[in-house]
Amino acid sequence: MLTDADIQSHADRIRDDGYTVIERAASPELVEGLKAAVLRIEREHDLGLAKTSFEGFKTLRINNLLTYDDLFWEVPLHENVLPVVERVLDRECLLSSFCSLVLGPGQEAQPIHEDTQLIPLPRPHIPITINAIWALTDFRDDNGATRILPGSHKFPTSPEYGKEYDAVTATMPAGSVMLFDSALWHGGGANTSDARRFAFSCAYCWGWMRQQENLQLGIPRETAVRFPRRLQELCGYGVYKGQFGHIDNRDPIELLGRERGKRMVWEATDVKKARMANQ
Ligand SMILES: O=C(O)CCC(=O)C(=O)O
Repeated sequence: MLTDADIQSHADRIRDDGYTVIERAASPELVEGLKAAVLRIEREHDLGLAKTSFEGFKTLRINNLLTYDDLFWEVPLHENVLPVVERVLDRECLLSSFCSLVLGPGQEAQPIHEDTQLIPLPRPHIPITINAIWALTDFRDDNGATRILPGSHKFPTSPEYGKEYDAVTATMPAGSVMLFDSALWHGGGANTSDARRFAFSCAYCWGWMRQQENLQLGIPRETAVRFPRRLQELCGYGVYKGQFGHIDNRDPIELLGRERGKRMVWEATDVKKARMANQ
């Protein structure tokens, strides 16, 4: 488990270099279980390869992963990952998207891109999304390990789509997680090996932002009700700073049967005022 100093040092690296690697963050048992679940779902749901050059014609992606297997719930909540994200964003951050990224042999390198380039904010900007790439197999030069340009989150522009850049390969053993500021220039590598590269992308954003996947509609209510409370909050059943996301002045977590939702900021202000007046 990460110490407070570890958490801070990973958060500092994300701020300074744009990325950090948490080596062997997940246990081998969890990694094997996750991989087996991905294989089972691919089989049972007869899922096909992606259909765009960006997503990869030899890549199999499963979106909305939390709906498929309860074991996946452990990923966004992982104790060696989430505290680092919370240190860079805050504790009211959200899960933005969560998908599998399985690159088959022959998959070409993905164009270098960054994940915030459609958001009309001048670069460089504060980290607004943090992506966690989970390596479920060893990430090697020859099997499609993610390529990154360290420090590029501070560049004043986004990369030119389709242009070749001098990137480094984020090689890491299975079970490791690379966390990066999504403004970092990056892309999946080419898989020239004869085996599949298994990975997850689990991205988090601020609580005041729109999530990339619509998790409140995409995850059936009967599934969300069974989530641990923290996962419900991460999926958007919460109110950022007691202001953004309420339903008729109520915290949406109460829709899932939870008690003691957050008070709205305007109510909380009156309660505070009354308390001070009574002192
Ligand atoms: O597959 C990878 O290593 C990275 C994928 C990625 O960056 C993306 O699809 O946006």
